[in-house]
Amino acid sequence: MAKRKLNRRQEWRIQKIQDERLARSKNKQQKISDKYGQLEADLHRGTIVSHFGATLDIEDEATGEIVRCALRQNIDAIVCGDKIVWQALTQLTDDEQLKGVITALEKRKTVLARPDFTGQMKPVAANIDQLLIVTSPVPELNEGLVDRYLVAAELSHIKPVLLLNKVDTLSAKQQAVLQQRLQVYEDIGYPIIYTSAKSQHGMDTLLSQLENKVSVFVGQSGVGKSSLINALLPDANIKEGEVSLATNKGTHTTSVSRLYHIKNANHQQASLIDSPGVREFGLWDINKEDVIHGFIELHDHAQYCHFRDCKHLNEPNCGLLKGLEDGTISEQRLDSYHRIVDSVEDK
Ligand SMILES: Nc1nc2c(ncn2[C@@H]2O[C@H](COP(=O)(O)OP(=O)(O)O)[C@@H](O)[C@H]2O)c(=O)[nH]1
Ligand SMILES: [Mg+2]
Ligand SMILES: [Zn+2]
Repeated sequence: MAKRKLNRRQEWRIQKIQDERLARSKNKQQKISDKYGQLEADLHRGTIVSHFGATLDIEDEATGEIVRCALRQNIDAIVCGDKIVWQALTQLTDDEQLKGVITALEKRKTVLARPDFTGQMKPVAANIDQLLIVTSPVPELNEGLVDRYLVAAELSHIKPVLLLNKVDTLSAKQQAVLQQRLQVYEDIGYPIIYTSAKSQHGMDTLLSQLENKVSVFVGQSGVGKSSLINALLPDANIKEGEVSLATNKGTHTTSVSRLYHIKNANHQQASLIDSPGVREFGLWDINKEDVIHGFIELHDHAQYCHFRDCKHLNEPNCGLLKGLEDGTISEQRLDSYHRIVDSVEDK
């Protein structure tokens, strides 16, 4: 608990510093100098679209141009999807590709974070609207894992969408069985999309789900995340069957993270952020009492529990156990809730 509070306070302080810097740089109209030399006074807004080690490419908001920028000291942990303010260099430096400096970071709407090799939570992507939880027949649909992603999405205030990929490998009967298993999620209100990256089945539905949003694909290794992104973005050339880096946390710090745009026939724009760190996004750094917020239908019932600290196991007048009795709560989801609570270490 103590550690978490400190982190929040640190986060708040960092945000305060960034906000102040943003306000200051917005007012400042004279040229400012930096370790990279003179900067033009004009302030431009942009979005981080590529991050590889210390190299950052931003997309300028006004022109759509991609500009390579350095990062001003004291702004740390910038990630793909971040909204920033940048200023052009008046002279080119030794690095000819370097055109500007990022001088402020705007407040994030949402952030995906995961621990780095020291166990510290680090952001991996920012301003994500939607989490596409990819499942498949092989590796087999795992509801427990889906629930963990749902909790992570709900706690991050990111809209989750379920996807069953590889439908080309299923007979009508097999598909009906899986559809039945996914019904519990449809009943709660989560959208479910059926796709095949191979036959392109469902890709139009997927595209319209992505329109005007920034999305990320998550899910077990082998379900077809890279294949789906390649089907949507034939030029991106993301390796399929790529080995998971989950066991080697340190490698994430140097891996490429990228924001892609997809344009469809209606000229609507969809954006995707992809990186190994994003793909392995999961349930980190949460407390037992947070879990209920990730089970939205259980959370609704929990307000009727007699005891404020009800564990929803065998207490009298438990809202969840009542819901289970009258069939408004699924046993599978309640069991899953308890399994996740048991798996979370209290800090
Ligand atoms: N039949 C079929 N195979 C697929 C489909 N999508 C992906 N695959 C295969 O599943 C394997 C894993 O795909 P990949 O995209 O690397 O999964 P990732 O680990 O989630 O990125 C590869 O051999 C793909 O060719 C699909 O829709 N249908
Ligand atoms: Mg992959
Ligand atoms: Zn209860």
